[in-house]
Amino acid sequence: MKTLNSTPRADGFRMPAEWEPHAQTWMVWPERPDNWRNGGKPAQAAFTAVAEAIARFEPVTLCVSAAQYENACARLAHTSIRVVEISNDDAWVRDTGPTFVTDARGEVRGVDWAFNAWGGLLGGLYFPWLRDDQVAGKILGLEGCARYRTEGFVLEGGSIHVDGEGTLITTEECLLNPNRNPHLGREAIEALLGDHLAVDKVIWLPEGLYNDETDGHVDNFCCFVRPGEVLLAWTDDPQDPNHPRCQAALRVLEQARDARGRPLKVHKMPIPGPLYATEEECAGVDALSGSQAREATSRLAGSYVNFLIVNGGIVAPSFDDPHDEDARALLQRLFPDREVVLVPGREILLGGGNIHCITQQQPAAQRG
Ligand code: KQY
Repeated sequence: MKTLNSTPRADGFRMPAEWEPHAQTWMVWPERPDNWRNGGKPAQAAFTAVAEAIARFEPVTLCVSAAQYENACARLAHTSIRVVEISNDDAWVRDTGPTFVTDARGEVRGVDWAFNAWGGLLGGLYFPWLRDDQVAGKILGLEGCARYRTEGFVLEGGSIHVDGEGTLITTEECLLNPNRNPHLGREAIEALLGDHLAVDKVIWLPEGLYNDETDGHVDNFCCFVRPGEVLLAWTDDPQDPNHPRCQAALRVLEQARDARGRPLKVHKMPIPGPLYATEEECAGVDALSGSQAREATSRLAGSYVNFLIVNGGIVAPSFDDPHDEDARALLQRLFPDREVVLVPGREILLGGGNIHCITQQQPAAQRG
């Protein structure tokens, strides 16, 4: 793998929007018992269902530790999914994988952000995280893609969304959190995002979803559905702790202009639940010091916004919730040319994220 000393923008690369064509999607196999209950077996079944749903639309590569390699191969033997061995600390490839960037001459490269397990020793979710920090470089090596490494600048892919036309949305709760880049202010972070993703406008939502253990990743709260249009997780219930968060985000979005000077149209996606883990589900997770505790009294950060756009499809979580069909209908209305597929998301949610967090799209090479 070749590591470059320049930046993507200087070299003519940009981060495409998720709806632009993909070469494939990457995933990582879940196994750590202090995050996934019952030795990760229910999560492995849930990830398999997500991978199979995506594989209906585009190739999928699953990264698996040496310890789980044989098991994963056996469970995926009936599918077209490619399995490769990559050491890891957990299965959140949105955050540990590369952010792919493309140029107009048909080359694909990757940004390898520094990773500190969502906060390092200041509220991060586990220690150590070295294997996770190495995942992006290994994926780029496998694909023969050149790499930009942001040593000293921590970022997770789930904390940003772009429209592919120069606009990025994120949250202050995450990117300005002292547990990520305490040495950098808002302007310096905007400059780094501009240099690495070729964005010219950053829209800062104050917070993400309540109780999101990533410190408010935007991919669980708000995303672009096309240039000039966003989808925002929403509740009208003033008693819901998400209510002030949704209101604050809406105020920002209604005032915002994107990089091309357009106002944003805001679509509202109902929040499922409120959802909580059961005592039994929590009891299945190893309780280790330094790992995220699982308690049945904690509200789960469930969100239908945590979906992946794939070639010709949308793969979104369902929660066995009365809002599931509303979510499907809204996604189908927003993406009329794609087939919306709902896959059970509860097991992934119990681990702290959902379908967008466990996937990383690799864009197709683009020419012209
Ligand atoms: O949602 C994500 N992007 C990552 C969630 C990490 C949860 C770890 N328990």
